[in-house]
Amino acid sequence: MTAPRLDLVIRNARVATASDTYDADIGITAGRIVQLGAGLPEGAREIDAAGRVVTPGGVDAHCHLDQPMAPPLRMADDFDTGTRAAACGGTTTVIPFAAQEKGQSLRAAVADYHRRAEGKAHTDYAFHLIVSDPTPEVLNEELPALIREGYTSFKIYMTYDDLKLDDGQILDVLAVARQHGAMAMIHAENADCIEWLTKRLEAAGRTAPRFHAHARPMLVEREATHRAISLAELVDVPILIVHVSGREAVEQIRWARAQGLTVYAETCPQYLFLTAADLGVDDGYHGAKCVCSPPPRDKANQDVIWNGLNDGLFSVFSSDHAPFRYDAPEGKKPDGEEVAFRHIPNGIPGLETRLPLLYSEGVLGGRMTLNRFVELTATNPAKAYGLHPRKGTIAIGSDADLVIWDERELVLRNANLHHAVDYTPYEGRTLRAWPAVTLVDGEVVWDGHFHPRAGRGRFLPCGEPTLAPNPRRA
Ligand code: DUC
Ligand code: ZN
Ligand code: ZN
Repeated sequence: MTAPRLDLVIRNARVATASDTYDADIGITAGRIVQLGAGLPEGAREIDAAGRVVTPGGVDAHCHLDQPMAPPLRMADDFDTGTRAAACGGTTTVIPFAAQEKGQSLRAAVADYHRRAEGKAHTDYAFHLIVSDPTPEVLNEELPALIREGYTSFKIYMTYDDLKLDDGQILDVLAVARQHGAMAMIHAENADCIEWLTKRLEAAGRTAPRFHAHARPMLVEREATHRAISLAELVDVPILIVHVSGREAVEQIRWARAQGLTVYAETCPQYLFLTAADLGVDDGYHGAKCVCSPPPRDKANQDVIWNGLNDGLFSVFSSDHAPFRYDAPEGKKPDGEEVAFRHIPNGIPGLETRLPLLYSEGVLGGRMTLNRFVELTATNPAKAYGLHPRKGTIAIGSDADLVIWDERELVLRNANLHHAVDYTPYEGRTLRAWPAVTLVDGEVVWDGHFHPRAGRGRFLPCGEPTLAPNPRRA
């Protein structure tokens, strides 16, 4: 009996996973990788990848899409434009946040977020939860049930008035993570210090965008990182500190690891490629484009982040895509005004540029191996949030989410990007690679042109995180 014909063969690929690099053909049927090897039989369709590196599609485990905002603010990207941009930049799975408003049930937040995603996504997607109101009902009923249903990670904020939890609430939520084997992600900045500094800056008339960085110095991140670690130690649960920006927070995480604590860390492109100077060197408003939290630091801190990416301190490299248009009343100029930094919506776009930036400067710049690149951008995020090995690797049985890389110089222009934001913080930067082809579940979504198909992207219920050991099993 002859074997059924493969739907697609990607021929002569230089396959890179988190552990290996080798030459092979990749055989795909029904959206999955079914064969890997030399000289595979002819497929119904063939793509020649001769001379090209093929990596797993990226998993962007920290991005914000169509997240409800207080008026007049509105995110520029929804699941259509956000996942379109993701796919064109080589990311094939996104994990944005179903955010609970205070007073809202968590389940209502999840239902609302499904409505926002349904039928729109061009990549597969899962949801993290944001817990902003941990009532007894949320802690005892909703969270455990949602974890069982595939929402196995949640973000805890230590800052932002409408989202932050106090230490007692954080302990309560961490205890649920421990009991039910979920992954807790922590935004570590000290809210009271930020408020105190902001008021002093405002009293001195220092309200231009660049003062955002003055209101959130490294100290406020260091203190909150240490406190988050201590709270997790008390509960005895692994945590993942998101968007780590520089040395002092890194030192806290290294210290925790030296004590034997399981503390994972994420960083983002803005902490490698931007500095506080990008928020402005004078009182002009353009720096609002780069207002995000924690803020970008300086060159010395960038070097610390590069080291941490290489030596295993960081497990995950995400975009923290938080898309606001610059010249828009729902974006960086609320109601059309150039406002004081306190009122500028936090966040920068980065879904489409995350992989090309790290591939260009990290892999081709000689700062990290190709395998480490795959681990940070695809394999580890899939493991951390319970999607591996379906996502994040090239293996038999995995979804055929792949990137064929084109190593050539190009100049980054927002006009060539696919998000709905009117700028990129990296305008004019020279890159050394871009995806030639992105496949999602075996379908070509990007090959220099974007190929939309309504409803392609599927919701992925997440399993138990596998990056961290589950303390219940210890
Ligand atoms: N900081 C966050 O914590 N979330 C979204 C954007 C940002 O800058
Ligand atoms: Zn955050
Ligand atoms: Zn974020």
